[in-house]
Amino acid sequence: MQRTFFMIKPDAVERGLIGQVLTRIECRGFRIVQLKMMTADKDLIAAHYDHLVDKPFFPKLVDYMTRGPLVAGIIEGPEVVNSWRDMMGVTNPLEAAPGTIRGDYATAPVDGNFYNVVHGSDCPEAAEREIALWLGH
Ligand code: IDP
Ligand code: MG
Repeated sequence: MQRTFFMIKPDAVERGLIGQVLTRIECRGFRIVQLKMMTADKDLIAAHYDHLVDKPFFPKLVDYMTRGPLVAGIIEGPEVVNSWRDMMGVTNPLEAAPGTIRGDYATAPVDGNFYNVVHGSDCPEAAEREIALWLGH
């Protein structure tokens, strides 16, 4: 059994998509073991996306991720790290395949910024790091 960290990002919360994202997780048979609705601050986003702080889009990414409440949580299941990434679809909404969450719900990029609905850790080590950072355990 594996666990991963996921988020329903502020754009999705604003658009009323929490239920639809959680439904996809449950329909797939993954277990939601923790959920937290919160508004992140810049320091938390900089720690979470520490590999992106030097990118030109980073200030917009901070604005995006701090502009309102998001839902952070943990899901469990076999191979859930990679499966959740597959369910999310790729980062760029224009490239995300239909049937994926991003392919079905993410809006076209505005100002070069990707408003792409969900987050998922990209490997088991990142999942543990992000769970500790966001949820404290
Ligand atoms: P991921 O969310 O698919 O794992 P990352 O490369 O980890 O993608 O980037 C984190 C987030 O930063 C993305 O989900 C997206 O919101 C934003 N982002 C990544 N690359 C770009 C870009 O080239 N332009 C604008 N925003 C980006
Ligand atoms: Mg990532």
